Amino acid sequence: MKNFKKLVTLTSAGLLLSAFNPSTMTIFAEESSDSVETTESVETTEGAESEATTEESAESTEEYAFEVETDVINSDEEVIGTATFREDQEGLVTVELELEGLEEGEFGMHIHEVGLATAPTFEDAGSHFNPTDVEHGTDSETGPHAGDLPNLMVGEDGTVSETIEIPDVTLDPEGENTLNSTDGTTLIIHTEADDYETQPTGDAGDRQAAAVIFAPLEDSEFYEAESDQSSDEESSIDSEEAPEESSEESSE
Ligand SMILES: [Cu+2]
Repeated sequence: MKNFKKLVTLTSAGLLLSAFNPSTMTIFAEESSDSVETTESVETTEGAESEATTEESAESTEEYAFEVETDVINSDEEVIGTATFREDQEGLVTVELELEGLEEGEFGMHIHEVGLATAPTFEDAGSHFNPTDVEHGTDSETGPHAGDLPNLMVGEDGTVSETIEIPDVTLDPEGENTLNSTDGTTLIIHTEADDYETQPTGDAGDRQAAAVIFAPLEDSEFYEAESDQSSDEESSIDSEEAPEESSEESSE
């Protein structure tokens, strides 16, 4: 469990960064898309190594307008992998899932409407992300929700390695149906399959894993709920808790 605490701390720090520091999110939506197709290398100036922020995003900056990598956490608060959300220059949003340690099976998966995910229930992630106020599921009359995703298929080995398209959303904070909304958003993996029609959740059972995509912004009613873990960057946060987790070192 010590490992977990540390990981959670790291996660929330990362979320803070993505919420307040655009450098982790690789924004350059207006860059020319005609001349930059190769992922070979970025044309940085000589000696650009000193620019710390280029290291992580160098490969993706030309291909993607936005990129957000998040840890996926199970109900025991263990990190079981990553979910990397990307938006290309044409506006297509995808999520690449690299997961392990799951049970074999078919599980409902959605984006939920609050950027909070407290184990073991993850109930604070709220309902499905549904900015257009339609019915749930591809088999409903008006659906699906923008946050509805195909069921996650997990094989015997408990791993998942796949990329899924998310057609009706954007990662652009200014865009329509943006996942980078005031209240944030969270990816949820359920314990049962989504039947794609039962309202409002597809009868997908409980929540077994989650990944906060975007944390709530400062003017969200949910903002405070996550501020207890994040006092490293924002000095104005009311609760100034000592960072006790920071002394926990992983031995694995
Ligand atoms: Cu869900």
